[in-house]
Amino acid sequence: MTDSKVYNDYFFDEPVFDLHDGGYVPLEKADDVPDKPLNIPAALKPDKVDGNDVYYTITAQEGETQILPGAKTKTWGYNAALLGTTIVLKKGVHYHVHLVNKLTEVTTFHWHGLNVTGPIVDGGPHAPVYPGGSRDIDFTLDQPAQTDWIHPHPCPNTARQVWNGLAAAVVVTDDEEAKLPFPRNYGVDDIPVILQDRNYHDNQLDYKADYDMDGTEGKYALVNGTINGVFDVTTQKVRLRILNGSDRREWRLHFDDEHEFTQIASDGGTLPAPVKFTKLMLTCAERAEVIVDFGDKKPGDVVTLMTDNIPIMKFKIGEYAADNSVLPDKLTTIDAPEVTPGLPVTRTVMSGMDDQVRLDGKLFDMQRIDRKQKIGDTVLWDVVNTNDMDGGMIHPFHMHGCQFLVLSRNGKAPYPNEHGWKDTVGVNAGETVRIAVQFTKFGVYMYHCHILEHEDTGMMAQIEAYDPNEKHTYHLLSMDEMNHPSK
Ligand SMILES: [Cu+2]
Repeated sequence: MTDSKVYNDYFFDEPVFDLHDGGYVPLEKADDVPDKPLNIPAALKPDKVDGNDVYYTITAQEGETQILPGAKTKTWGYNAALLGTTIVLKKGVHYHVHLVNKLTEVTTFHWHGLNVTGPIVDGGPHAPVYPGGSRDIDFTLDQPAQTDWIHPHPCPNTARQVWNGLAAAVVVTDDEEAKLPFPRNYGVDDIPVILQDRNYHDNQLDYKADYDMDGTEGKYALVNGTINGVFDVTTQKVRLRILNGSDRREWRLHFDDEHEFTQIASDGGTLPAPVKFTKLMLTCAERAEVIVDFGDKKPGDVVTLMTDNIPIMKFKIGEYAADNSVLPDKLTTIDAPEVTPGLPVTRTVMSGMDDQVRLDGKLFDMQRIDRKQKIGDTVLWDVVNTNDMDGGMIHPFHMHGCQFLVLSRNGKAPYPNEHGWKDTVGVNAGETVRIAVQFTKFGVYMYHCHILEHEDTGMMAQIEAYDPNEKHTYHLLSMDEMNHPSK
């Protein structure tokens, strides 16, 4: 990578950062919690591999995790006590997934970022798995290498279930990305960095006690479920697959020594060109893959990852072999689809705060299709945040069933790391973000604010991606049916 600009600002509008919110819970330095090795979730092992067919079981379950000194915390996870095992998928492979619910309440398994058919395989609220029950889905993965995640999506309990621990990284690989000089030895030089914040009451979670309608926050920062985690660096370069897995919090990341890092991928995969930063902000559900080159550090050095002025994890530098690999200036080609001529711009409006949040002036109705878009069409969407209460707030806008391209922010160029595929985009107060949206699979999909409490309140809508040559009908559950199987 030839010398290029190093960006050192967060781009988003500072007056609408979450810390200006009346209910903002500042993170605190967790001096009462000793450092410990960073939790690296194990990679999920397939039940069976049969040629191009791979079989997985994903179980939502309860467990206990040593988070704070003293009593263990009751937590939820996918095939694990907390968060989940990392699910590694490869482009072109046909997956058969057995979803099991060992919790005592209904949940769903949403593949955030995967272009799979909705509303069932996608795992939104129309695909409940009841307590003690299971569901089988299958899909052929046909999108490029990227970092996605699974999380629950049952209305209106998504935020609480994520708070309790349900979230797992999904790593998609493909042959094109495999040729790039990126670290990819999982757990060694390629690790998930799942950012969350929590409070504990006598070492236990209490979502109700901490609930905030504008997004629940906690005073402890966790990475992969670890407070004050330490990662032992054994290679010169480390790839971090950063996911904002918080209900509400924005993360404003930087290193304590303002060490620079290079973003190589956004939500939907590899960026067309690497982008160098000293600061990076992620709104809820956004992902960024970055490479940190510790070549200027020596064994024994410690580099601390911060958000604002709070340390969140440490990188302890060990012995490493020199790595002189150089990133190419061009990483991939984004095949931007041509906008289909003659179609109006779709305008969608996120408004309000607290119990006043609305999408297009309405609250979510599981049995209402709010929009339709033909599969294969590429349509311009203007995503508007009209919020002006108390200075406003950023609403992260997420669409299921597709990856979109960010074209502009209030008519100006998107941020330098927004030139790749995205499924979630932070929209500043008073801003219009223009995106190009194409669905490739028919189905009913959600689009919504990814502040999970806003989503649960109803800042969400549904779109049917339809095939004009093939009529599909959908049984859309009511929220009551979703929550009560007998009805
Ligand atoms: Cu919102």
